[in-house]
Amino acid sequence: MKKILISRAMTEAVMERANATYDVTLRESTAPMKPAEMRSSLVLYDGMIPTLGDMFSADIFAEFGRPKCKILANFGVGYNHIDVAAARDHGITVTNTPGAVTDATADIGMTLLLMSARRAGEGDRLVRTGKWTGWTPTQMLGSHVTGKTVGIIGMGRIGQAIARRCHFGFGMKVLFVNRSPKEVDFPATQVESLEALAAEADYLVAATPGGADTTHLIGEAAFAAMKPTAHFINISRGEVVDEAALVTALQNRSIAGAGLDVYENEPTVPDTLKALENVTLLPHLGTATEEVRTAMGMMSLDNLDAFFAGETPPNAL
Ligand code: 8YV
Repeated sequence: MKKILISRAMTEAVMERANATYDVTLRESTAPMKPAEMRSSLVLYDGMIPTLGDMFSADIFAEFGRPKCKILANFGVGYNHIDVAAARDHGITVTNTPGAVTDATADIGMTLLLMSARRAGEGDRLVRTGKWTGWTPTQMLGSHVTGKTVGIIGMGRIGQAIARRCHFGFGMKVLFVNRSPKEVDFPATQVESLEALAAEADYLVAATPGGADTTHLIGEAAFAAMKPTAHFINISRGEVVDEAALVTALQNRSIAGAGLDVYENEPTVPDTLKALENVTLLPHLGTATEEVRTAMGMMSLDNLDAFFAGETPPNAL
């Protein structure tokens, strides 16, 4: 039996299948793996299922030629925490879990878009703190969503799933930017620059992968280009946004609101953000449903199974 490390407890169905197939070590901690632990795991296990926050940077692999561990079957579509090229240099295959995460992440994007537009977090706090003095025709007026313009940054699987929801569900006009030209099978227009997109959008949604190429892609310039009535939504990775610039834009009301599921230094959320009424803050809930977390875990196991059977894993990077 191959020895594998699972870096965080998974759903029952996933653990059952893993235990039936492999000699499994399950980490008890819910915190990301520490560098020493990552290094020792590379020599102890044949494979690992790491996840968000397990920072497999180049220096983790550096002291090993070809470690015992031959595969990092990442749990999650985002793999900005793994230096894939460095892993490859040390003979380690990296896989991820695309597809499984798409709809749930798009749903959280819509949750945030609607919550931000309609001031739902603020309203919830008003009720809970006993400060609601009763309905009036002008109480807590938010922004209308139906028929407005959504601007999608990154028209990959998740970006498209959000765009579809906006178009088919809310009659919205869809604009987007993408690294390469992209054709989609519903009405959507690719625009030439992020600033042009930011200027047009009523709701600007970040759905691009994280990593070095997109770090602080959305900063002062994009926020300055946005309409003061527009909302910014991030369901991708915190590092894609210059968080300090976002705080300033929200404080100055140069944008109307924001909805965030991800942060630059998770799980740390700046007090300056928490102090603002016009931002909705979720604890990285993107894929947090039983079905989806099970599907993601099964996908990681499919990748491991294929790899150990000598095949190319279905989601090899
Ligand atoms: C995951 C995500 O649950 O799949 C991803 O990349 O962002 C999440 O929804 C989590 O990050 C585990 O990778």
